[in-house]
Amino acid sequence: MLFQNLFNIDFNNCLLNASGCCCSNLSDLTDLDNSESGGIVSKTCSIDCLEGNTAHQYFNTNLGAINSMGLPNLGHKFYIDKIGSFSKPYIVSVAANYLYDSFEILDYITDNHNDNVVMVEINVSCPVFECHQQLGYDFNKLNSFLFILSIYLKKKPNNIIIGLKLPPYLYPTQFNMLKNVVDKHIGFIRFLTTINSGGNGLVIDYKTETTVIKPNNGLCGIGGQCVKPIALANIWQLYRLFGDQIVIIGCGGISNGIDAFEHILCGASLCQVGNTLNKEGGVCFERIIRELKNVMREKGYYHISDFQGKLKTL
Ligand code: RRO
Repeated sequence: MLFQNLFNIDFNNCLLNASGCCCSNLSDLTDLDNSESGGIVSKTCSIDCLEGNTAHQYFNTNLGAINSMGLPNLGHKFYIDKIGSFSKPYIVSVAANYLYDSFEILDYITDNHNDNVVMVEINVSCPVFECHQQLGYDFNKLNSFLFILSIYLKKKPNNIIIGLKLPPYLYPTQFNMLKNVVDKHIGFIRFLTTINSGGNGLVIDYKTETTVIKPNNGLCGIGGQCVKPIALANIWQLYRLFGDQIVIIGCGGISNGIDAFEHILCGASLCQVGNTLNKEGGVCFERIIRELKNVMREKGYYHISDFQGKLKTL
């Protein structure tokens, strides 16, 4: 009853990992394949392998986690070469920090994997690079980026399904600006994943009076339970703005079945689990699925479509 067919791809259930969580190397990806998740998302990849930040780059709190990982990844070829090798759908997450890198990465997919339908989540919201304005917050640049990318991809036969991983938006004007951009690319953008970690959080250790994260003066991306209200608001807003035109993937603060239920109620078709996966490992999927099924059973819902996007307002 949690089965989803999206873009003609069968997901046995609606749960995925969030990019960046337990999906960086072969052992992580194999564990996800062996878990009860409905699909796998890769770590966001750049052209070349990056070590990222190596000390005090991740910290768990009671309310979630903060990170300044710095995009540690094994380079695009590693993740793209895994296409077709898992027993469940596999989404490749790609960094959008440099336009020409994105071309090269997409080229590598079209040159090597045109027999497979490949979902690509373009990460326009990495919160931890001091030197880059996130594309997700620079709507003019985002529009140009998508315009050039869509022209580029149209020239090559491909089976790529493009989606964007978005940052959290906090103001109505931001949703309107995003809507203006995405409307110009309906058909090219097929799904939106919302939300990435919120930028510029700060957690301190009052005993030692220091930051708990080392890079970037301690400022870092915030995820987990504390961002759930923002994630729900973003899913709901995007669902109301785009309806059936675009698939929404929810991400942010899912630690149990009720959280997943709420994401779907706001409009999510799939749900990504991040912080909880980091804390509990792949066994969390089995638990969250069981809890979600229980919630649905109690409410008399059989399929996700029975309640997806049906949040009532007072
Ligand atoms: O690697 C990271 O520091 C990172 C990335 Br690319 C991202 O998209 N979100 C995040 O919280 N951390």
